[in-house]
Amino acid sequence: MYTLYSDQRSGNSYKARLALARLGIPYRLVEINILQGESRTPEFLTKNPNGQVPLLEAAPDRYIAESNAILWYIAGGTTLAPEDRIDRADALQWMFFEQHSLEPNIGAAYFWLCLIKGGRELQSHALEDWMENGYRALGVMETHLSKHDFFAAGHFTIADIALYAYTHLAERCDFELTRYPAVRRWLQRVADEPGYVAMDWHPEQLVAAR
Ligand SMILES: N[C@@H](CCC(=O)N[C@@H](CS)C(=O)NCC(=O)O)C(=O)O
Repeated sequence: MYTLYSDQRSGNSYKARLALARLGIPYRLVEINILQGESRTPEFLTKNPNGQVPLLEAAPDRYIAESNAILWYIAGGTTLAPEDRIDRADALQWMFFEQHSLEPNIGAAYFWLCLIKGGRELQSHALEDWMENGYRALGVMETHLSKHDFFAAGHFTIADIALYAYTHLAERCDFELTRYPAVRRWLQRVADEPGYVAMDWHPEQLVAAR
């Protein structure tokens, strides 16, 4: 059985939880409190030297870091991970876009505005850039979604899961989505997918961090 090291409040960790739930894959969840440095302990660093969650123990002592790599591993061989060459490249394109254009802006705004007390004041110099670049990314998504129901392969894939995680948190951290009707319709489509779980959901198999 897989073990997922995850922080319940982390959008990147939520991607893995959402894919595992959607595919009905049982797993053990180890809750790591990143705000208390639990991803930076010597023991955790032996598992992921980069000191971050999510982290999947795919087999004994075989660890996979990086949320989007975890998605490819979990979903391999299912319709969520397109095999057709061009569809796979499309999915990858959107997943790289997510890491470079969406997550560093909406993810950063979510972290500092929603999770860190006094974060708005501490990061006031950065907030304007995050908002500008986050809106730019939402605009790119809006253009695509005004012509397509999903991001790649013409159906729901891990590219949608990757982009959903932080887009669905955008309104919690100052982003206004009224100007993005296609993005809002897509958010609803993802939430209507079978097996969907919300960010605060966790599986029965919860084990204490070691
Ligand atoms: N590119 C990585 C980013 C992972 C990441 O930023 N993880 C954050 C939580 S969302 C974390 O573990 N932060 C704790 C730390 O850096 O100490 C991914 O997609 O998994």
